Amino acid sequence: MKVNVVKSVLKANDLIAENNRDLFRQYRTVALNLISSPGSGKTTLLERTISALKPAQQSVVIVGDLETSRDADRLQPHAYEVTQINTGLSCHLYANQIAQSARDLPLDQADYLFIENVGNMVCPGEFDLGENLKVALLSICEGDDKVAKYPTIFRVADIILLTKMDLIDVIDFDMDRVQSDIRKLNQEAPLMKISVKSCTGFDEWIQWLQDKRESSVGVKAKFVET
Ligand SMILES: Nc1nc2c(ncn2[C@@H]2O[C@H](COP(=O)(O)OP(=O)(O)O)[C@@H](O)[C@H]2O)c(=O)[nH]1
Ligand SMILES: [Mg+2]
Repeated sequence: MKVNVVKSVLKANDLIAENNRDLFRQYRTVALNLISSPGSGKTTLLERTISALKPAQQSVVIVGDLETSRDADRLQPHAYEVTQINTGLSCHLYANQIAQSARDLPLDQADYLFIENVGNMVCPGEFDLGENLKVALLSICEGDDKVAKYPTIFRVADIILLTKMDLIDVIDFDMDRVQSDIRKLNQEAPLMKISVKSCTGFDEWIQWLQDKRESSVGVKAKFVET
């Protein structure tokens, strides 16, 4: 009985997610869902990323957290528009929350919609929000055993970012083990080593975003359209 309830919740979520995807397609906005544990560097990466994409490309953001508007406050100076969703006890965002928030966002002006999911390595990977691309982050401070222990997000990710690479010399982290664990789960997703402190891998990440935008919606930026 419980299993049926969970399945119907997922099915209802998937239907709304498909509508979201149609909406993003209609506006030619690329939607990315950032998933990771709390503290792995999602908001910091977005602060830098959105600034690097400007002025040629504009971004809007939806942030999910249990409580507070702290991440939205951090991102507001960088983004075109930011909406914070407080989920209370829920450990992930649902597609209907994205549908509701998207109504208030200027998607007609936005090249990218970044969705910072609630900090959690498991549940957000199960719930489609209608995004075009899932971005999984793992900071090297979390340990080299986490990919195998929490495989959900690594299986479904379109790109995997190993963050805080500037700390590699002070953290015990077996890179070969992590790379091998990732490839057992996901052979396709690019694996990028990133640090926003030292800027390692940052240009490669920006290039990937721009390439994905061109291949998904076929234009470089709304800004340059006539
Ligand atoms: N050393 C280092 N610290 C980072 C890096 N990225 C983020 N941080 C720090 O990690 C902490 C958590 O970052 P935050 O972006 O809030 O993580 P989030 O919870 O995933 O959004 C903050 O203190 C950041 O300054 C990085 O590349 N290198
Ligand atoms: Mg955050």
